[in-house]
Amino acid sequence: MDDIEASHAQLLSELSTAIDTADNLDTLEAIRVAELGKKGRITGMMKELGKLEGDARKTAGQSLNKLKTAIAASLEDRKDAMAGAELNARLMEERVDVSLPARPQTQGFIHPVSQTIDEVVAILGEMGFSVAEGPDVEDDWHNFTALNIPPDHPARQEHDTFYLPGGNPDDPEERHVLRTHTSPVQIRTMQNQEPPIRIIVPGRTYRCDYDATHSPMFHQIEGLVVDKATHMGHLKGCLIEFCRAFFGVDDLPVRFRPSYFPFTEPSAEVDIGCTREGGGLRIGHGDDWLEILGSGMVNPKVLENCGIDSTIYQGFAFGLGIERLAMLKYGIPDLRTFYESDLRWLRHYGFSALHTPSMVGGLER
Ligand code: 2U9
Repeated sequence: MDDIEASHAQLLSELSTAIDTADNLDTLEAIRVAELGKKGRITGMMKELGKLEGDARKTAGQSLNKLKTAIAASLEDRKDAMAGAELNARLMEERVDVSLPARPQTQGFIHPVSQTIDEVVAILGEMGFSVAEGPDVEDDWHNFTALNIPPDHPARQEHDTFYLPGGNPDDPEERHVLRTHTSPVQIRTMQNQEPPIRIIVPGRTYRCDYDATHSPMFHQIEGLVVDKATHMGHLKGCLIEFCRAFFGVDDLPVRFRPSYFPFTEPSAEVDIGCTREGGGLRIGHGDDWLEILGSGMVNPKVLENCGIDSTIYQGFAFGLGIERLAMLKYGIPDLRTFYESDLRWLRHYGFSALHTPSMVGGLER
């Protein structure tokens, strides 16, 4: 190694130490400018090469180029190391602590009516029912006549149903009404769709009624199955399973009590086991009964009204009131409070958006 190469090696050693001990990007940049910048030391040495002759110039030039490349590489390495250290420091500082408690919910609450509809739909959806919907304003035929509801039935009285202007004044069956149940949606489905039919219909319904257990607007879910071999056993199996899943009691006693509805024959009210001992209501225990829903085999006249051959097809149907189910399951004492839009009530009885029911994850209980 000649003198020039030795002095370059010495310079590289000094600069490497300075670069490796630099603790910020500004210091590194200052070194780069001082050595490799336009007016830097190495740049100046490059310019001086012209003064040398022949082999000495060649040897000095090669050595200087090596020195320049080595300094540049050293600067880059240090820069990379600094960036890595900075990233590690940030990752440590910004680390997510998954063991921290959740922040309080500030984004609103699911109303018990929506929650209960979601729960019922999740259970029956898992059994193979699809959700169907229809208009809130119906005509008299779809709401009453098609369902075999006779002219003298109380539901048809002016003071029991909201009648609206419109329709054909000369044809009583075209009078407009706010639907008194969701059943006209089943009628429309049967008119438009070949069996097999397996639907549930959640939605708003309207009756002229107002007290602690009745509201002029309330929500129902009704179900309808029509197929060639549908029988009472299917009705019972489906509704027993539903009651047990909804109330989360595997051995919940369920009884079918004979009843009467114009649109089903035979008809049955469905009760679940409970006790009222001690003043409160406990579902699933004791030897008392609580009415939960109505049901029955679809009256053949109703099938025929919709163009379905009742000698080939039969079906079962059921209906339940959403608010009543929510009151029983979640201990809400007064129906009127459902519609008062009181945020304190909603904070108390409402549900987190994270508690959306699904049979896959298990229903919230
Ligand atoms: C069609 C045929 C039959 C639906 C049914 C009930 C029995 C019933 C009430 C429960 C509480 C209404 O909200 S509530 O007051 N419903 O008891 N509903 S069978 O039967 C139908 C529906 C549509 C075409």
